[in-house]
Amino acid sequence: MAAPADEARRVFRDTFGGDPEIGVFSPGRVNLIGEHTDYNAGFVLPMALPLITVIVGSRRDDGKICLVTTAEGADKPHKVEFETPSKDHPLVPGTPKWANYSKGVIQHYRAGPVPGFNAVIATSVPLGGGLSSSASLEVATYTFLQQLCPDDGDVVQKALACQKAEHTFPGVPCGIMDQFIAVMGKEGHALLIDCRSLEATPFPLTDPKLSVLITNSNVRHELTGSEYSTRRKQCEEAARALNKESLRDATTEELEAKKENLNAVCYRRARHVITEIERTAKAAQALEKGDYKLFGKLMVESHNSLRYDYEVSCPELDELVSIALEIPGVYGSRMTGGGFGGCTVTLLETSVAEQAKQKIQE
Ligand code: GAF
Repeated sequence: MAAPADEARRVFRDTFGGDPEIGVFSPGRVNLIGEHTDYNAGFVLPMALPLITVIVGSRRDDGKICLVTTAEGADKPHKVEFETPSKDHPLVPGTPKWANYSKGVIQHYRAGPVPGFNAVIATSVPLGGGLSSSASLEVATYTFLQQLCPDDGDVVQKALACQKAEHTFPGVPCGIMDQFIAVMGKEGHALLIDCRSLEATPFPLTDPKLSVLITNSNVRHELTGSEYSTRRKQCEEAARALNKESLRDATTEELEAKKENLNAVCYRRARHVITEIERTAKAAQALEKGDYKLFGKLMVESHNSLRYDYEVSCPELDELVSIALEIPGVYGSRMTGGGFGGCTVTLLETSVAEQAKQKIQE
């Protein structure tokens, strides 16, 4: 596959003639630990990836927007044209589905009205792979619009506008992790994000002896299905039963004490979230101290909690984790992202990375 920037430029020339005036990109992410905690006001620890979504394009003067995607797996047609939104004619979600991520951002852009433009989207973030291809596209779209008609540059508001786009257009009630890391990601660092205060603390990940390996199960996840929103509702129900604003405010002791107030499923969902928030805070400290063994142990606990209590893993992800854990030099491994397919993330000694790749590929 051509690098996305080259591919986007080539397709732009072929489709619209001439070179694009604007080019932007936004990263995908891998979450090291802290899964399904963001919409419970908890902690997450993602890092931005060198896998990116690129948008190139140019302004046009007839009030129309034309989007083209080269992303493999995007539903057809790969080209859509529509009018720029106005108060009387707002954009609404529709088909093709892939365009909804950009349309939502155009609709919720903070410094509209947006002028017309032609744009080509290309990406190296696998679609539906749990590496946040959606937020990467949303944030790239927002960054593109900033070049056309600048906003005030507030990065938190940018992430929030992209989250709103995802809630209202593709209709996924996601937390803030993915949009936040796509906006704030810093090279050579993971970011501990407190999803309540939206405070982000960078943690260096520059030890050459340490590697992060991402493995795609190639089971495609679809968060627009009902499972994600069901999990979210179960957490809200559990928080209500515990008399808390969110599960961030609850402890395992409180959960055990009030166990009878919850049905068995909500109890297990809450147990995952409460323990995962604790694990994520501990993992960030372990990373700071260079205690990779502890970090790895917490990753494995996280995976098991997601598998048995939160029930968002799948046999392929479980298998990939158990293969990784057999390899000497691997500290820990877990599913990453929303689940129901997608990728695993493995923390390991750089010296065994090649061997681990081979073993997993076999
Ligand atoms: C998806 C969502 F978009 C995130 O907000 C987060 O909840 C994640 O699943 C699970 O940790 O990526």
